[in-house]
Amino acid sequence: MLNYNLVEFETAFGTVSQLDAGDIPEIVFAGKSNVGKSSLLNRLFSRKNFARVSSTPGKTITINFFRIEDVRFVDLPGYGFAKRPRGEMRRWADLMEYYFASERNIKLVVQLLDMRHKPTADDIDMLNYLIAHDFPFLVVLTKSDKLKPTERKKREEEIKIELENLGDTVIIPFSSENGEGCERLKEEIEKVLQ
Ligand SMILES: Nc1nc2c(ncn2[C@@H]2O[C@H](COP(=O)(O)OP(=O)(O)OP(=O)(O)O)[C@@H](O)[C@H]2O)c(=O)[nH]1
Ligand SMILES: [Mg+2]
Repeated sequence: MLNYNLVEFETAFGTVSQLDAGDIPEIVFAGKSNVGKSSLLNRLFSRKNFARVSSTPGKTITINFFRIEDVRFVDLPGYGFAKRPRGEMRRWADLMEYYFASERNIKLVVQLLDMRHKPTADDIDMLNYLIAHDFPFLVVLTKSDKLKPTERKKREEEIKIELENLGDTVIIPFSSENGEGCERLKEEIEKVLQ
């Protein structure tokens, strides 16, 4: 089992030229802006504000690398934000494209979806991209704590249909508030690192 207490901030990449491909196994976290990627990482690491969390969507505009032992955890900048200058959008797209296209040792992509809402068009694009390129991935449904039991039941049923074409992909309800799903996710990460 990885010792999450040993987490260190490694580096942040803001431009393609800085992106260093490597052999190091990587666990990647993707999802729309504000879905809770940085919060999830803080929960995994048991740190308060290690990965920066913000209520302003689009806070993370770099790819941030965290290191635990011989594994990298990669916090990708979120997609789907509207209020971003054109140049910034271009830079974001270049960065993401370069990241996924470079020779890397991606062990798992953790795709985050907001449990409360139907996946967005961007979410579907992202899932299709992961499938088309054969990336090993699982889905984490964030902010589960925000759903009341009856709402949750309803969403669980709807999600089954919304994500029908994912087959037997692992889907984990998660809350960075109360820790739901955290151990389950760590187990899945452990499996891919064997
Ligand atoms: N209640 C609740 N709030 C959450 C949860 N996860 C994230 N949030 C809140 O959602 C907002 C966005 O969280 P971030 O972790 O910064 O989201 P992000 O995906 O990293 O966003 P970008 O860096 O902009 O792509 C913050 O206000 C968090 O406190 C959760 O599980 N439960
Ligand atoms: Mg973030």
